Amino acid sequence: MSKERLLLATTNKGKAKEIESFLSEFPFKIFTLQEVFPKQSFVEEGNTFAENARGKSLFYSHQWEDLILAEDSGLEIEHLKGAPGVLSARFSWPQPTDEKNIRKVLDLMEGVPLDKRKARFVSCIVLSQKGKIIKEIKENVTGLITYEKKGSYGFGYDPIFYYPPLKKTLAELLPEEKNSVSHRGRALKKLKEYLVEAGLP
Ligand code: ITT
Repeated sequence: MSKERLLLATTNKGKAKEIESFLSEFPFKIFTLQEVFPKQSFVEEGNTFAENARGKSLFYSHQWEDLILAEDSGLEIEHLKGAPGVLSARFSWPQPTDEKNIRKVLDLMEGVPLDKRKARFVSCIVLSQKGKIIKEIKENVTGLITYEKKGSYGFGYDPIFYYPPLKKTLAELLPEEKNSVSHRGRALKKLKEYLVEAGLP
């Protein structure tokens, strides 16, 4: 029996790794954008994670018959009125890197007391096929912005996101530990439940 093909519509390697490891128990043959559409890119112009995730998922539909999974995510900091939000990946524009994004957040949060450092990561996952959205899931995880970087696992803002229940930053958690508590892990858990319920693949 041939495996169902699933296109993972992300260019973010950290994200892709987390999603692939979560879906490893399903008989999908997973394709990446780099393999299939190396020259195309979707421009994120939405004001919400859901708009961007839908856009990314549907963008490749006219050229890909099978399932497409996209995710839009980001960090929302209460003291910064929800910033960087949908701009998380590009916060240190014009040449953003994880390192520069973190620096910018720490600079903006300098001197802010602990009780005003609340933040959350949000993940919106959209599964689509042939131009139609099949499932949309939004989840989050709450924590605190640290005063300095800690840990070397994960990606993005993980080293400055402290998760109180485990008394560690997400970058101090092993990949499977992060997956068990993170915004993306929570959304993927719901996606798994949906796949089983729907009999997919
Ligand atoms: P794609 O759009 O190609 O999927 P991207 O990195 O541009 O890749 P997003 O637009 O969804 O993805 O931006 C997500 C950004 O939010 C990401 O680059 C990180 O800076 C941050 N982020 C999201 N999830 C994170 C996580 O689990 N840990 C740390 N930072 C995260």
